[in-house]
Amino acid sequence: MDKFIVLLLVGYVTANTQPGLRQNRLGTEVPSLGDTSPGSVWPQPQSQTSTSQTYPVLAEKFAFTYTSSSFRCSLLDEAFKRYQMLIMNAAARSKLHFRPRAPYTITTLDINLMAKCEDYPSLDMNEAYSLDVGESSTQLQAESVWGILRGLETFSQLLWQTETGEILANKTNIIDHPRYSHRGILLDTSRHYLPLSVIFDNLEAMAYNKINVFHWHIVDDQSFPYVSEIYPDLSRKGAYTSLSHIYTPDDVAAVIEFARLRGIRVVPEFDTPGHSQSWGKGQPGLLTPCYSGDKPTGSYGPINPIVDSTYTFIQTLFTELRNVFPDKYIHLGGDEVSFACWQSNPDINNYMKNLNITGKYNELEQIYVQKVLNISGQIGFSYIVWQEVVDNQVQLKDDTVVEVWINNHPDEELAKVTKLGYRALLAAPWYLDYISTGEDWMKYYLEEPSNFNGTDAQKKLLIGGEACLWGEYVDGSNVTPRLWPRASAVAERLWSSKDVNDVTKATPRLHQHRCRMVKRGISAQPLHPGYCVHDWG
Ligand code: CP6
Repeated sequence: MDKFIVLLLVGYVTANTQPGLRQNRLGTEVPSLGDTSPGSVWPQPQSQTSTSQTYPVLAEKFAFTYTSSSFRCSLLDEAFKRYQMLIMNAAARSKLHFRPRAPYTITTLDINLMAKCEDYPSLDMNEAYSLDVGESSTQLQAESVWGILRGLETFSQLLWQTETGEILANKTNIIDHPRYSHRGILLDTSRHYLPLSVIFDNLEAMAYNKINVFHWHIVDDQSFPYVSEIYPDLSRKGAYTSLSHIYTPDDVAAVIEFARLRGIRVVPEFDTPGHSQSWGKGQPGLLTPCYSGDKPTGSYGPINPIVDSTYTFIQTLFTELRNVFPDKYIHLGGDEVSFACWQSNPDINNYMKNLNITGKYNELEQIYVQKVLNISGQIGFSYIVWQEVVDNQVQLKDDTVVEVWINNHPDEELAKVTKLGYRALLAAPWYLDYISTGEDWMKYYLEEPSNFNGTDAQKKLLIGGEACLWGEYVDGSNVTPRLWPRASAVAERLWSSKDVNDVTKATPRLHQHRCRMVKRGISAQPLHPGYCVHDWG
């Protein structure tokens, strides 16, 4: 009888401290259970060495602690609470009734933040960190609070559970930093309103994927949900419903704070002069009246570029935005301007004749965009614009970021934009509103942003990319599963090293990452037939 129990115990300990091993791309050993690769990190760190040695984590005793020399701050204290919850939730599912002996039990993660906390994430933030799960301690070190945040996420992903629910981490050393500094996701709250809770869920998922920019395409033709205190009629008349389908100043502040705590920048887009039909409802006189012959038709085109009132309005609205959105950058749009209405309008044509630009509507657009950019710069914004602005030869501030979205030779556009000395963002291959059956994440995964003709200096001007989920066919009901884990493919492309590009190796890791997101409450869709090991069937 005694012998029998001892044998069982030995078998148990062996099974859990020596999980099946497979080689990862670095040639190091990482544990593997079936096709789930527990404890693997997404996006893959720049450098990771793991061994088969595992250490148990005691959830009920576990705590995040600062080293004696570490800087401390409330932003990190908040993060500790979130990650403590994740560990406790995992422990709550445990079916473990006794605990095997272990050489070292993880009861603390020692945090060493080497510089004072920063309040807001920025384009220049330092996200590098190093993490060591060692023989006698577990340590996370970074030069900035943003690096600590990324390292906490990595630590949480290293933890895995045995079939009985024991939480383990393998002996691991990680030195990590992002390949690109701007890793964004565009959500569109104009074509459909997205409830705050859905935005929060997605910010949470962004943090799980080390995405660091929420590009908030907040208004467009269809609706104007942003509540302006200076121009309340914009949302009162331009939102889908004036009561609930709006973002009040408190809502916007809550989104910015939720994102800030996770090291995510909120870059709002106020797209003009096109894509602005909804603006006209609450701001009469802003849009260009369209004509049929010498009579107005009653319909409107882009923002009217030839009246002074337009620029007073933009200046006043953008001054408010400067106080609402803390990020240095605003996205000014500038895409897809239709000239038909301007062509029909006699006042516009007279104005152009006086300027000697008859028929050159792109030059009229240039005049408008130039003025809006100048106003934005004076107010203290740096700006991102869609590629058409450069294609129309507008003069831009040196720190302007140009977002390449047209999927007709984006590599040539990147070459052109960076040759002009502007910084660039790539969005063209990552329009996640396009759907097809099957594993389309692989296509996104294999896109190599740096594949364009240019010098090393030009390559450095590419600062990252964005996955865009335009909102025509998504609302709160389907935005989260449509985005995840498809956007995770983009997240790894933008964070991990260029040579992490093998879909066969990525597949089990992504499957596990998707299961992890589901376990954490994100309704990420499945990649392929199969199941998650620990729950959700
Ligand atoms: N809305 C805005 C859109 C698009 C753009 N701007 C868009 C255009 C073409 C495709 C997908 C999206 N829906 N404001 C272009 C940046 Cl294929």
